[in-house]
Amino acid sequence: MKQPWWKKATVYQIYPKSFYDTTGTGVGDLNGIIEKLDYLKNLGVDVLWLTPIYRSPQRDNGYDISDYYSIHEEFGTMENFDKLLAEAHERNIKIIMDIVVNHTSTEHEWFKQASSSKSNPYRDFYIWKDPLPDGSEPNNWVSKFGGSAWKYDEKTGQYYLHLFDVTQADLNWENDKVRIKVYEMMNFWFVKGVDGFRLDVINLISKDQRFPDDDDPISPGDGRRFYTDGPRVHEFLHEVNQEVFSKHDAMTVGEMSSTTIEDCIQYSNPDRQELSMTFNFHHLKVDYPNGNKWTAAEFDFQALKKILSKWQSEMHRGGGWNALFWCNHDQPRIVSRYGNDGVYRTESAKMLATTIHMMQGTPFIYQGEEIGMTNPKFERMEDYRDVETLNIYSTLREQGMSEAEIIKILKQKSRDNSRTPVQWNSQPHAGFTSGTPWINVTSNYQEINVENAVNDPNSVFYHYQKLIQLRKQYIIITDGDYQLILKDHPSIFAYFRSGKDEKLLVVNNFFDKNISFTLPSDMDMFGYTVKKLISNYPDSSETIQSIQLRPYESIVYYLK
Ligand code: TEU
Repeated sequence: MKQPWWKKATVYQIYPKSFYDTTGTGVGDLNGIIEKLDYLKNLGVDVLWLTPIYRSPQRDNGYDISDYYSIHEEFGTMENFDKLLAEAHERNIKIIMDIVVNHTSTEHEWFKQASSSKSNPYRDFYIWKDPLPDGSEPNNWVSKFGGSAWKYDEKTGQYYLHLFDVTQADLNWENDKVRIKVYEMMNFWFVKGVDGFRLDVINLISKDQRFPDDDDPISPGDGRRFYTDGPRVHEFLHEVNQEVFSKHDAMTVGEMSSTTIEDCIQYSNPDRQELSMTFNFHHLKVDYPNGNKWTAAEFDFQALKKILSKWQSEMHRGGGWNALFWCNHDQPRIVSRYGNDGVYRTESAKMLATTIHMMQGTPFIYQGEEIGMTNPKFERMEDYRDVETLNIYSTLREQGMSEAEIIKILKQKSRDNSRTPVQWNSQPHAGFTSGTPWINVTSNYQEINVENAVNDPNSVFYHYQKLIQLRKQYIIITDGDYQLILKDHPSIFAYFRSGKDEKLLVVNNFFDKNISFTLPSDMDMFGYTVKKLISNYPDSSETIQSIQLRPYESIVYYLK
């Protein structure tokens, strides 16, 4: 059976605010993306994912939408968007939009109507609850941005639910009028010609209608357990699929916050007719000791190998499909997080890329990842912009943590780490803007920038370019079974991909020490011819029996 086009595609995520500014406002814009399409074509990506570009107060950088049918004025106009779409399609590059339908901005007309009175026809577009007898919040749910998930509205004497910022009110998906409005809007963008959607926190749209306290006596919850993968989430997603997605040759990827493999198999198995694929974040929480993001901690390598391997094996077995990624606009830069942003920056960035690009799934590259951009390591609170970061700063200060301790944590975990402008060249502000950037550029831009990368055949850029090509060339990358080897090794992450009469062997040294690799004795590759497909050192071993791996050395072999 013909495979859907997105199984061999590579996606490039653009955070327009920080991509490229053509007007000197210090904010990236749609015309800036048009100007860089040839660069993206050269990289070889097939799809662009644009984070939200709709009208928004920008409290959460566009994830607080006030009008789904217009373009946020700082990014440009609908005409600019139409031209971007045409120019991308001209280059055989598709575009998927980021759609946020778990919540809207409180400046959306629906919320303005809903909050005007309890009898307004839009009241039940959102989730309103009476205070408890003592006036307190309806339950103990907390916002992912800190504090209660309920905001009291004096005018109508009820609380409304906001799982994120107080200006991001949750939509009531139990109300079929909400769902109909969402489907109309999605179809509007498909009629314009978009190729699919990334669906923001889509596994939060179904809430347990009892709105129970998260008070499990065994492990008292953090108030979040009760709103992920809710009771009707699969029913709702199947309905979206039938009303919208199934009518187009669409690629849809769901962002699944705190989800399970079982749910992600259901979300992405084509027999279920829900979504094409899912993002999960378990591999990006192995530096959250006891699940606490706000600590400065080293990552747990053994846990990382185990989680990635479990998701590879079980999703494959269950007929699900992974979206493969290290970076996005919410996560720190991976080369600073799990790699080495010092002397081994290039080697470790390439190793990390190879580790996930040889796996089963659709890989996503976040803007700047392809040139090994690093965290900015901002030392001053005035350099931070992100609402989640500013909220957690206030919370940690109230808890008595010193500013220096908090800065140490934010340098590692703030979402602003990935939101600094793309470093295009060594000109002021890295060539991102002729004005003052909305957020500072990382200070290493004169060394790390696109211009240097495309002029260096050994750059991270050309490693990504080759990985993208290999995915199209070798069907085993798409279809091969996954098998982790040396699972307890303290430094090596190595795995096989196996087809009927061919294999891939992927060997990665995740640390900065020399280490030897020997194939387990029960894995004799006798009779196979061995071909080195890609490595991050120019003279990596051509044979696989016993290999001396240098710091962060990564090699992929094709065996037939
Ligand atoms: O993110 C969902 C989410 O939970 C993120 O906030 C992220 O997982 C968290 O910051 C990690 O601690 C989506 C968008 O990607 C994010 O940018 C939005 O802020 C959020 O939803 C609300 O729309």
